[in-house]
Amino acid sequence: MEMALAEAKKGRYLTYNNPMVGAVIVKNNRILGLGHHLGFGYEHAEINAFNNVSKQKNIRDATMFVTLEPCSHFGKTPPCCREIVKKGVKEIYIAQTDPNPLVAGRGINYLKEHGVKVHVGAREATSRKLNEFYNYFYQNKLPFVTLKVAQTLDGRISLAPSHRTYLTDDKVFEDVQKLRADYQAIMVGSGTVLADDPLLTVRIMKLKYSPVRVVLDRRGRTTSKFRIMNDQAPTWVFTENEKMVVRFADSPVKVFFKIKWTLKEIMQQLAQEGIQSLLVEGGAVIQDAFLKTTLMEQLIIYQTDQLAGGNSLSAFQSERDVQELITLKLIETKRVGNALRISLRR
Ligand code: AOF
Ligand code: ZN
Repeated sequence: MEMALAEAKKGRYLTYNNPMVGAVIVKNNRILGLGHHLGFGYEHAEINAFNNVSKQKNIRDATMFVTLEPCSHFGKTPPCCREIVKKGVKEIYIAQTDPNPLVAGRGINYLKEHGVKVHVGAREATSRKLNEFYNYFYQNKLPFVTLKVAQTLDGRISLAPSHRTYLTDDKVFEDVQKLRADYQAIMVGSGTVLADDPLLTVRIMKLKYSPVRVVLDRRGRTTSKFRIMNDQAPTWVFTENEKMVVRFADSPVKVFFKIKWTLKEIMQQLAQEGIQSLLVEGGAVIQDAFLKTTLMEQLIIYQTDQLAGGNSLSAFQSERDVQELITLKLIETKRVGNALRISLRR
């Protein structure tokens, strides 16, 4: 199963909102074939593993190790569980069941009904962690939300409102680029668009699926003159200003208009659009709003070696007064460039 998990990881950045899956076929203590899910719309891990077995080798009565329950549905590819039975696999070890309601136990049932000996749970925690966003999404019917903040030692993100202050160095830039590549969507507030005119794309590698840039612009302050409204990667705007619908009517920008949006409703809408993971990059008001909800799962802070002092802008700033402390769980600290990266969980 360790090998199957290592195989699965080869699909990173390629599977989009499909899980990363790996499979190993074993017979008489020999490995006959290895495979992984090649990417969204392509062969599943099991099929890829079968395809990798040399023609001289007989698969009948082999044992299979798969990191995810084999699928039972006709999707972009036919069901893997049928192929496993057809090939005569005798026994199968599965790390975790598939939370996707299209499958959810049906694959395992099919295998059992057709005489395959099934074991579930080997390296389950590792598999769940590998597809953390996928698992979270189907369990909660909401995207997995990470807040990302770059701040000074004294917790400031900018020397003045509406002013871009460069805090972090190239190493942090690279680290954030990699972080973005793991998410399906990136969120900012209109204030960040107005102040920074950011691109919010991944430039250090070529991604087949660029994360969707999601802009929260209740008042409708953004226009098509900003860079994210004009390039290849998709941009979605959530607004309470109906004029935005007309403003972006002839543009690829997708506008979600409602008289009043709550954060929860926005998350539900994103889930409905198939977004399993969201990286919230600011600004301060949005970060603060998330911090106070159960919608946030993870916080990643890049704490730099600088001090701002004075009354510069805090990373979490709301219009209301904060009455209670929010305690998070410290998961990891790591030195990255001129910052200490602190990862915390709700
Ligand atoms: C497997 N093996 O390697 C993967 C599985 O749209 P499709 O046809 O590619 O199906 C996608 C769904 O199939 C996905 O949401 C998940 O339930 C399952 N993924 N299943 O047996 C694999 N990637
Ligand atoms: Zn499959």
